Amino acid sequence: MTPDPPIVSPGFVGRRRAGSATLPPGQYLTEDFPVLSAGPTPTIRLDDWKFALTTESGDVRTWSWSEFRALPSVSITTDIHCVTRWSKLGTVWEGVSLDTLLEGIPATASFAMAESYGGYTTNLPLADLRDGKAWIAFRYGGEDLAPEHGGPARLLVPHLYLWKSAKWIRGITLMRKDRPGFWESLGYNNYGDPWREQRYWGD
Ligand SMILES: Nc1nc2c(c(=O)[nH]1)N[C@H]1C(S)=C(S)[C@@H](COP(=O)(O)O)O[C@H]1N2
Ligand SMILES: [Mo]
Repeated sequence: MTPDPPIVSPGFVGRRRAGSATLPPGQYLTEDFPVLSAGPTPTIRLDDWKFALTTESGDVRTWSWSEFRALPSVSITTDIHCVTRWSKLGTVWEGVSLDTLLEGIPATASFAMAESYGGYTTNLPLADLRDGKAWIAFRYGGEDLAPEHGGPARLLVPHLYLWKSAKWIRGITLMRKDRPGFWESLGYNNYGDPWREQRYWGD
């Protein structure tokens, strides 16, 4: 007699499963997509859009929209966590990996400042932008990224609280020394790991 085959449920991979086990501490699940902006939504024409990568030595590399969109892009399915306690599971984006943008750029800096149209800034270690952990996203849920969610393009760094995912991104500046961005200088945690509940300074 042959033993029964093992029962394998195809959707069960790693820790991606339904239920509160996927939520960082202190977060609740939301199905809608709240809009959180510290100011008005800027209007950026694609003809005027550009993305600038500035190295710690001041060298600048820029991409127009068409140059940016000619880069290889990937589909990203990820959970997102806002410091105001909502989390959204399995969001689907399309974007260009920061690894692609940083390729061939001599960078020995340890930190980065993301800068947005409208003036928003947020800082993070350069390592957190590398190795498939961060993207410049231009599509969400199969549609062009809506202006209120950061369109034409936003930074997406889903392993950190969502304030690090700068909407309407226009550039990233590499820095030898760390410096706080907008929320970080107003008391938000400098790093912002949702799994360690690093919401505010001192967490
Ligand atoms: N340029 C810019 N990016 C920003 C913000 C902002 O005010 N301006 N808010 C941040 C915060 S606090 C959060 S929670 C998310 C919200 O993204 P959403 O509006 O797409 O939900 O964007 C982040 N990126
Ligand atoms: Mo936020």
